[in-house]
Amino acid sequence: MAATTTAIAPGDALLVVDVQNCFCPGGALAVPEGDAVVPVINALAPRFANVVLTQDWHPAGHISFASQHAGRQPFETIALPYGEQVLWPDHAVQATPGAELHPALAVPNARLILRKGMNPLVDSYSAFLEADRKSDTGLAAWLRSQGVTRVFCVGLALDYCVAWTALDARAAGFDVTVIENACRAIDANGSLAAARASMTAAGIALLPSLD
Ligand code: VGL
Ligand code: ZN
Repeated sequence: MAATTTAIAPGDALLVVDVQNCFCPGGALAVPEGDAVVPVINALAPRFANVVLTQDWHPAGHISFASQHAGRQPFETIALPYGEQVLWPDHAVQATPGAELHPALAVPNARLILRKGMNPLVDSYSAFLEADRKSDTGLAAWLRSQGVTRVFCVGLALDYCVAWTALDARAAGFDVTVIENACRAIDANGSLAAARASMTAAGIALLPSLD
């Protein structure tokens, strides 16, 4: 088999990160071309026996919202007890249209929809560990319980939630590949180059597409 061919196996999982209205054009934290990932993911997902969808799911007034910090603007950073936090426009507020999965996302074989970022005082880009780097969502244990050894990450945004999810999957011992044509990035303040460098340094494969 050519080194560039990736065959999907029963122990593989597809993690579909945060394909929500708020991260698509017209949304509160729109990722450029965010909705372009939808048809790519719809075509990929049936090939996987294990598919997990994640949903950023913040309470109103979440600590990551710039609106909660007087005099601060979106995309600035502040120091919080758990470390540096980028401030965002209000987004992914629980039970609002922006928090819904994109209406054209069609992944009926998804086994789990994992919501994250629900602690009002702690953000969670990663689907595995919250930003305090302690609170565990249980996803790694669930994947292991299903016999998963290799994780493919796709979705929004490549430089935030996809990257943090991929890095934590790798740290949890999974083989990790990011399928780049099924991702789009925010790319603010060099975040995409930094995310790519961290992922590569961690041994994560960045695959242009899964053919
Ligand atoms: C995300 C910033 C804030 C993401 C979520 O899904 O990448 N980014 N919340
Ligand atoms: Zn968020």
